[in-house]
Parts: sequence; structure tokens; C-alpha cells
Amino acid sequence: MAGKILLIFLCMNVISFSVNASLRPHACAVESGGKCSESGEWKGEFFPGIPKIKYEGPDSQNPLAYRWYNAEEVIFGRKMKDWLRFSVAFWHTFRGTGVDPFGAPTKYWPWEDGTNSIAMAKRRMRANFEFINKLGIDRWCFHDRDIAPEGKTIQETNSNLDEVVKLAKELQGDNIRPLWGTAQLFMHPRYMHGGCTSSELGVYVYAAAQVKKAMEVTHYLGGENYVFWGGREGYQTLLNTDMEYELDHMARFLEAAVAYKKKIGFKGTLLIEPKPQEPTKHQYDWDAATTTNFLQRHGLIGEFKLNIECNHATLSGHSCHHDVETARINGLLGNIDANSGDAQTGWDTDQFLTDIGEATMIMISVIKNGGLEPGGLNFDAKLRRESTDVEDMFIAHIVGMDTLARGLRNAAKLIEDGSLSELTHRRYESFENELGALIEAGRASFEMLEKKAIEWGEPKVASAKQELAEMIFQSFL
Ligand code: XUL
Ligand code: CO
Repeated sequence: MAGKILLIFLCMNVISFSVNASLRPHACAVESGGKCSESGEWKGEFFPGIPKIKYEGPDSQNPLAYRWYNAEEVIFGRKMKDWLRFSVAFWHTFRGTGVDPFGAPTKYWPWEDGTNSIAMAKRRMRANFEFINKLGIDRWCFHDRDIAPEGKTIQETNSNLDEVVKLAKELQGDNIRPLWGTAQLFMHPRYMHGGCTSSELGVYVYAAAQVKKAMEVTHYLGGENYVFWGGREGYQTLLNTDMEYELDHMARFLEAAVAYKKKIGFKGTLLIEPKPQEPTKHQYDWDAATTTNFLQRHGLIGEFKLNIECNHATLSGHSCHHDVETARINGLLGNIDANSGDAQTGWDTDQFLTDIGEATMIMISVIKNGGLEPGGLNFDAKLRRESTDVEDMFIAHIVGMDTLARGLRNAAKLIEDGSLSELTHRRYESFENELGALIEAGRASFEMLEKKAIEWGEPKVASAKQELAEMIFQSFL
């Protein structure tokens, strides 16, 4: 447990304030081969030798090609790229350093100079867009603080952010947009008790100012959604915590965000991303069901949807498919942070999803949901500490994209074939009569049901056919 708690902070690997700067190269990276000028500008490509990634089909042996993701191919009347709506997560891909609680950074990307300067932020942003363009993805996600450095005052921080965001807008061109933006309310020490659930009024106020600005820049960049992940909105011990009071504060904060969204004309969806714990011992948005209940209780249900992250779902003791389905049947499936945990570890490893079965189940839900738009599939996933080549950044995204593309193909075939849904449908067949209809209409009293029970006697109970269901499912993988 102690080990787990220790891992919590660094395994998030979200931003590199904690990186041991003395281990990192300074000014222009030594390995830059003269590509980095005195002004911090970068000459030429960040990823030389890496071509634009193309679809080559399942027989390809090329690690820098798609085997299953064929952006323009139409499945169930929609292009693959429009079903999948992939997004690169800036924090993992461009701020992840490979640190863990026992070790220093392992990744020294050639364009990094070890500083958190604005020049570095801009150079990194250029690398981000070359990366996205080479992958052929149209979307990216960011936290305010991983794209631009925090200043000494709110005004200075906001102006840093404006400067970097202005460049990002230019680099986005006509096709690339943020799938979502968000405010990072968990890294800075001021947020140690939470942001909107902090016991300190000054922190609540500061968090509001930060979210206001993050919503503005997401809107400015044409973002399609805005995410609230309450990493520290929770508690470490109930002995000093008024849970009801904190939850009410959270609801008021979210109401203010809804009002501000309307005021600035932001049309994107507001999303809440559940996670049970890490970094807190208990996070209030525990899972999809808990968050749905919170939204319901506070009258926020029409204003928010959910961003389901697979590794968060597994941390809460569910499968990813379970939480995606819980969100879907409540009409709240807004976005998926498509990643995966490790079956043997109990924390958020944020690995790229490579399990074809899991991807197929997720995509069945996505198809049933009629797609995710304006949401999508965000790769909230990182290279592991030991993967240190620049090309690994591409390979990781390619395998993640191919896994979900393969999942989409399998899910479409399964749905088209119909035998699995027929098996499911058959299980409930006994309700397809007059009495079943009365029950479903809420018109069957206990007296009426008791009469039937006496008349029918002991019911016959059919097999659930679980293994057959698994056999059918597997034949489509
Ligand atoms: C942390 C996590 C975040 C959110 C955005 O576990 O998933 O990166 O997705 O704040
Ligand atoms: Co996430």
C-alpha cells in the first residue's frame, strides 16, 4: 500500500515540474545537431526520417504503417476516421519524461532543452503538430499548464498561455482542433486539498479563475469539448472532511462553469471524467454510476456528459466496457480516454490499449451510441519508462489506433451477423407477452403477480449460454 501511494504521484507522469533538471540538457539540446538556434527556433523537421503514416493493410510488416486503420474506409455508412475521432494527449506525448518514484527521466527528446520556458513551450507545440500531421490525426487534448508555463501572477500565467495558444491556433490550420481542453488543478501545491472542494476559499477562487481561462482558450482554439477531471476533488480521511459540504461546493463550481460556457458562446460538451482514486485516496467522481448520481442530485444532468477512461474504470473495479455501457444507457457517453491498465498492478499505468477483445467491446457500445461526436477517442496513454526512441511515440499511437480500428471492424461484423444480439434477446423472450407488457408498463401489482405464481408453479429457468456467447464473440476477433 505504501508503495502504491508512493507511486501515485509520479506514475501520473503528467508534467515535468518534478523532473530533476540537473540530469537534463540545457539551452539547446546537445543532440539537436545544430537544429536549435539561439532564439529557440527549430530548423527543419522534428521527426526526420518518419514519413506520413499510411494504411498498408493487415499483411504489412512495416511498424510505421497502419494495418487496420484506414481513415477514409466506410463502415456502417460512416468513415472510420469519423467513428474513431482519435486525439493525441499533449501531456503524455510531449511532457512525459519516463520518471517513476525510483528513477530519473529516461526520455530526452532532441528538441527539449530542459527548461520550462515559453520558447521551449512553443518549440514543443511545433513538434506536436508535426507529430499529429504525420499520424493523420485531426485532434489533440491539453491541460492549460502542460502547454504553457505558470507565471508569478494569474495575469502573467494567462499571458503566457495566450502566447502559446496563439501559435497553436496558427499551427492547427483548418483541419486540426482540440477534442478537448482542461485545467490542471492538481499539480501546483495550492491544490493540495483540491480545487473546488478545497477547504480554502482562496483556492476555490483561484481554481475558478483558472477554469474560466482554460474554457476561454479551448473555445478560442475551436475545441469540441471541455473536461473536468477532479484529480484532487476528494479526501484523504473522512475524520477531517465534510463530504456533503465539499460536494455542494463542487456542484456550485460546475454550475458557474455552465453559466460561463453559455456566456462566451462555447457550444462544446462539458465532460466529467470519473476516477476512483489516485492521487486522493477517494475521488468524488468515483465511476460512471457515482458521477451520474451526483449530476442527477444537483440538477446538472442535461449540462454534462462523461469522459470514460478505461484505466480509471478498471481501477474502480469495473471493466472499461462496463463503465462505457453505464454512461451510454444513461445517455451520458460523451468521450472515451482510450487507454489500458496493467492486469497485475493496481494503479493508473496509462498504457496504450492493445487488447483486441476489449477494443471490440468498447466499439460495440460506440456503435450502439451512434458514435461519440462531438467526443472521440483520446489517447490518454504514455510510452512506458523503458521505451525511449522517438519512433516509439509513433509506434505506440499506431498500435493504439490499429487496435481500436480493428475493434470497430469486429464490432460492425458482430452486429451485422446478429447471433450475439439474438442470443441476448432470446434470454428475455419469456417477457414477450401480455403479462410482460403489464410489468414493463408498471401496471402489474404484487397481488396480480402472486396469482400468476400460484397458477404457474415452479418456473423453468433456461441456460444463460455464457460460453456460447464467448465462442461467438471470439470468432469475430
Ligand atoms: C489522470 C487523467 C487526466 C485527465 C485530464 O488520470 O486521466 O489526464 O484525462 O485531466
Ligand atoms: Co484521462
